[in-house]
Amino acid sequence: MRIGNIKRALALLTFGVISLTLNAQSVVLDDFEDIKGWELLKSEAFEGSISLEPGKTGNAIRLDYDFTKGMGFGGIQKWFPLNIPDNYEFTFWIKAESPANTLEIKFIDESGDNVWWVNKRNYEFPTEWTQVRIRNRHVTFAWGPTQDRVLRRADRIEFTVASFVGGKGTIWIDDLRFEKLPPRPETYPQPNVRASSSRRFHSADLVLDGNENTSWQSRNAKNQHLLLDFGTRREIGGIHIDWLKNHHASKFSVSTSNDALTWHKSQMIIGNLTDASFVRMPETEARYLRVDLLEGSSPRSFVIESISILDIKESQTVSDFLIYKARHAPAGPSTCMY
Ligand SMILES: [Ca+2]
Ligand SMILES: [Ca+2]
Repeated sequence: MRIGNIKRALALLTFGVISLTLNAQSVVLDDFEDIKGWELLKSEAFEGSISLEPGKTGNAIRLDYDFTKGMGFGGIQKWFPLNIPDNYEFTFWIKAESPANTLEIKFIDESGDNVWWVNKRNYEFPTEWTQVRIRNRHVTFAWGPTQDRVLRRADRIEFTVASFVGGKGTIWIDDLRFEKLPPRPETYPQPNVRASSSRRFHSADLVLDGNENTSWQSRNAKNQHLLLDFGTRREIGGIHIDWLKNHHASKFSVSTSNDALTWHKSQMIIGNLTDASFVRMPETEARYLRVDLLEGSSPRSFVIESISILDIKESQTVSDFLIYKARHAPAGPSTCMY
């Protein structure tokens, strides 16, 4: 055994962490059946405590905090030595009875000096159990002397509440998991597209041919749909629809699904008056996307010249989305949903 391996093995023994097989789908880092290893960290003005309570599944950790005597921060930290691959996801479940203070999820290296984080300022804590997903794009370098700003190794994970509006509250956290994901593809294959009806020479695939002179036309202008199949689950930032002038849907919705049976409605657009529509769908991942065209501006047909799928990064924030729109909007009015 080389020195590095011995050190690593000792670290694992010392902190009671089981070596993780990264080939596994999703690895449970902590199911919180006990709160062994979690340490309460706090600033001077912070008063708080941790305890064990019934959780999402089995038990969960409960953090009580009180900022009424001053500003500050407090949180919980535990050792989880982890090599971080290029593409990954952390998930955990959270619920709270808490004012909208700041929630920080920190990834800290062995030295304790280099910190990466997800900083949810002024966070509207969910009151019911809600799963939070952290992808590599959400994690940014916070501070520390390292020159390499990419998170490649974490030794500790920390959940911190920092005072934003003050007050006091209680937060429960359960089922912390880590998953190595396959590398994110640079480009996705062309989706397969089907329509509820099509006129001759105006088939559904013409919305994806990159040519604004070709279009899909429906047989009537009431309750039609287009169904895009990406062939695999993929991340989507939203969609951009170019309609033929005066043939747009005045009312339409965008839904997603992973099995084409259970649909999740992302957006409903009512009163659309324009022939360019930008629909933001932040943090969406799905295999299927359906556009339901409910009411038309022309009595004859809905006509779509092109549909573009936004990359997840093009709608990560509202300002990312507005930059995309500014770059792609035609002259004249357009509709923007976010
Ligand atoms: Ca649990
Ligand atoms: Ca076209």
